[in-house]
Amino acid sequence: MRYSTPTMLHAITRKPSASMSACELTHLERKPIDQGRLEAEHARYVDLLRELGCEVHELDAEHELPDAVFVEDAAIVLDEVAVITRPGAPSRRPETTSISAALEPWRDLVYITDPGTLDGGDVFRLGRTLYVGLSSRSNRAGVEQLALHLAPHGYEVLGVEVRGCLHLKSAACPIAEDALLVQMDWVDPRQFPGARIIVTDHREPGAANVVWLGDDLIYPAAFPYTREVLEAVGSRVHCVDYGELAKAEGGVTCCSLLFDVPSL
Ligand code: CIR
Repeated sequence: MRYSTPTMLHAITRKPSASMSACELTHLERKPIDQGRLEAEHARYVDLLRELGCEVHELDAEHELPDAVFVEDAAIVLDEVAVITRPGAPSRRPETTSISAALEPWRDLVYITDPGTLDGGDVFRLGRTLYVGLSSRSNRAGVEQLALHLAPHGYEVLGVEVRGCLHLKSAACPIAEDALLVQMDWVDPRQFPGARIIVTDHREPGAANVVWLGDDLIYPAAFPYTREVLEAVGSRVHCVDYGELAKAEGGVTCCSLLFDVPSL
C-alpha cells in the first residue's frame, strides 16, 4: 500500500566522523581525506536535500565509527515498515543502534539477524519488488530474512548478481518508478525485467549511483558525460561535489535514508 494522503519526504543524515580516514575500503586504495572539505561537501548535500523539499533529521557524528556518515547501509525504509540491517562489515554493525532510534518514531522496526548480512546500499525497490545485490556485504540469508519480513506487506525480494563493485547501488539505481541508471560492467540488467535501462557513459565507471527524489536527481559533479545522458532522458540533475566522500567508497545515495511521512 502507498499512502493515499499527501506526504512529505523525510531524510535521515549524519554528520561525518572525524575518523573517516579509517573507513572500510574494498575496491579503492586509501587516500588522505581532507576533513574540512569532507564536512563542506556533506553540508552542501544536506542543504540540497532541504532545498528539494526534504525534512532533514541530521544525527550527530559518531566519531568512533568511521563509516557512520553512510546511513543508507543501516536500514531499508518502506512505507509500511523499516528493516534494520546487519551490515556485512563487522566494524559497521554498531551504526544500527542510533539509526533504529532515529527511525522508531516513524516506522515499525524489524531486524536482520545472524547469520544474515545486508547493507542498505545493496537494495533498491521498483514497484513491489526489492532487488538485493549478492555482494561481499549482503548474503543469501539476509535476502531470505528480508523476504520473510516483507512478504506480509506484499513485496517480492530478489537476489541479484553483481561483480566488481561494492554494492548493487554502485551498479544500478532507480531514476524513476520504471527506469534504472546502470553500469553494464558491474550488473546484468536482464535481472530487472520491465525496467527502462539508461546506461552510464563508458568513460565514467563509477557513475551509476544517483539519488532519485521525484522529479529531481542528486548526482556527483565528477560525471559530466553521464549527467548529459540523464538530462537527455529528461531528468532534472542537481550536482554536488563528492570527492572526499568518494574516497571512502561512498556514493550519493549512501548519505541519506529517505522516506515518506503523511503530512496531514
Ligand atoms: C564501506 O565500505 O562500508 C564504506 N566505506 C562505504 C559505504 C558506502 N555505502 C553505500 O554505498 N551504500
